[in-house]
Amino acid sequence: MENLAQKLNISPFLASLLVKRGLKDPKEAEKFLIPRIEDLHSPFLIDDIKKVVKRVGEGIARRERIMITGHDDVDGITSTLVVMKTLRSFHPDVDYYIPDTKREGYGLPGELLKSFSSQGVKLLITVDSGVSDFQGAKLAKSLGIEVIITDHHEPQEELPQAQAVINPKRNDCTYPFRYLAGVGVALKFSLALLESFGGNDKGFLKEFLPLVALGTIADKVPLVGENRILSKLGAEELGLSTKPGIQTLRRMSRGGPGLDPIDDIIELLRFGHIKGGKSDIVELLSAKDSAQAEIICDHLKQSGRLWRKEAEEARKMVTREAETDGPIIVAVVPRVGVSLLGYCASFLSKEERKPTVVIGRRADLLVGEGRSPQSFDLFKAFSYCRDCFLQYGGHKRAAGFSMRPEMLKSFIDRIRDYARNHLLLPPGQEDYDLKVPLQLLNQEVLSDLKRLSPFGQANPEPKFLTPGADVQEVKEFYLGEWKLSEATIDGRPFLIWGDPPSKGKKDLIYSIKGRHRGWLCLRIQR
Ligand SMILES: [Mn+2]
Repeated sequence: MENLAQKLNISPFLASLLVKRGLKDPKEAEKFLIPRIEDLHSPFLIDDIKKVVKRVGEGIARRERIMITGHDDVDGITSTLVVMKTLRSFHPDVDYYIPDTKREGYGLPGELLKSFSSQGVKLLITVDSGVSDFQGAKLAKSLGIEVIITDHHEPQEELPQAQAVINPKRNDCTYPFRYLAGVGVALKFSLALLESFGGNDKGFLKEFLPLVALGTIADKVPLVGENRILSKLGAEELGLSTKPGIQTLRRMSRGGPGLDPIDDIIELLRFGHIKGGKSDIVELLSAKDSAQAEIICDHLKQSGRLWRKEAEEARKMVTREAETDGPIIVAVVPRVGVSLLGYCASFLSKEERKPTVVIGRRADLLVGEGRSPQSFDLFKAFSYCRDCFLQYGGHKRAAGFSMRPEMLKSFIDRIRDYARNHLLLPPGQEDYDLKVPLQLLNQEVLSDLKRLSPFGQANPEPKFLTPGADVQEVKEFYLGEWKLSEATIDGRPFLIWGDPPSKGKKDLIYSIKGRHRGWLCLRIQR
C-alpha cells in the first residue's frame, strides 16, 4: 500500500482504497486513475462491422431514408443520439423513433414497421435493442426494409435474420471487451462509420463522450476496462461541455452537495417522456439554446418530485407492514405500485441489512422484487423456490418474479427455509472499504474520491466505518427541497444527507457525498 502511494505519488488514503478494489499493481492502478483514449479497442475488431459500414455506405450513395430505433431508457436514448449525429453528418435523410415500452412493449410492433415502410424507409438501425426481436426483423424484411442490429443484451443461441448483428456479447464475436452498454456499442459503430467515410472522428468523440458516460453509468454495466475509460473521460467532458442542454442539466439537476454531477443528471434523465416516438431527452441534449433546455429540465424535475412523493409513501407503508425478524424479510403490500417494489426492497434491505422481498399485485398475479446485501445470493434463493413462480430472473443482489396468489404461502415457507440454511456473514464485515477515525477526514479526501469516480456497477462509492463515533447534536434543515441535517460527531460539525443518525455512541458506516458551507457531507448507512 505504501509502495503504491509512493510510486503513484498519491495519498495513503487513496492507495488503500485502490488496494481494496484489487488494484495493487501500480500500472493497473494508474490506468484506472488516468484512463487514456488510446487504450480503447478499434471498432473494426467487432464482428460484422465491415459489412455494416459497407451497407450504410450504399444507403448513403443511394440516398435512402434511414430510421434509427432505440430502447426508451437513458442508455437507449443516448445511443440513438450518438448514431443519429453521426449519420446526419454525412446524410440528410435520417430520423429516429423510440417505442414506449410501457405501451408498445419490447420489440418493434408490426404497425410501426408498416408505417416506416410507407414512409419509404429502406434501412433500419436498432440501438440498445433488437437482438431478441426475431419477429420484427422478419417482418421488416418482408416489407423491404433491411435491418442492422446494434445491441448489448445477451443474445439467444440463434440471431434474428438481420443484415448484420453488432453485439460484443455474441458467442462468435472476438471483440476483446464484452460489457459495453448499448451506447458503447453505438459509439463503436459510429466511430467505424466516421473513420470509413472521413468524418472528423476526434471532434465527434469529444462530443459523444458525455453521452456515452451517461448511458453507460445509467445502464449499470460494470465500470471496468473500456467502460472505465468511457465513464471517466465522459464525466470529465460532461463537466466542461458548453452545449446548452448539458450546461442546463449541470445547473438544474443539482439536488444538494453531491460529489459527482453526473449522478444527479442521470437521476433527472430517468424521468424523460416519450411521445409519438420522440423523446424529450433527445430534444434536451441537442437543444440549441438554454431557454428550451430549461423548460424540459423543469418538466423532468416536476416528474421527479412526483415520483419521490409516491416513493416516500410506498416506503413508509412497506416499512410499517414488514416483519423484520428472521433472516429474510418478506413484505406483502398489494397497495404499493409495481414500479416502486424494487425501490422499497432496496431501501428496507439496506436499512435492516437483510435480504428483502417486497411483493405487490399486477392484475390477478403477484409480482415480487428482491434486493440483498453482498452476503446473500438472491438469485440462487429464487432458483430454490422456482416451482412457485411463473417467471423469475435477475442477479445475485437484485431479482424479481411473478406468481399465482395461491403459491404465496409455499413461497414464503420455502424462501425462509433457504435463508435459514444459508447463513449470512455477520452484518458489517463486508460492507465497508476502510475503517477510519473521523479526524482523518479532511477536504483532501474529497479530491481523492473524485479521482475514483464516477461510481457505478463494479466501481461502487466507497464506504467507511468509524467505530464508537459519538453523535452529540443533530439539527434538521432544508436546502431547497432536500432535507439535510447538521450533526456534531466526535466534537466536529458534519452535514448529513438523508436520514440523520440518532444521538449517542455507535459504529457509523457512511459514504462521503461532498462539501457544503465548508463542512463534509456524509450519508450514513446506519
Ligand atoms: Mn442498455
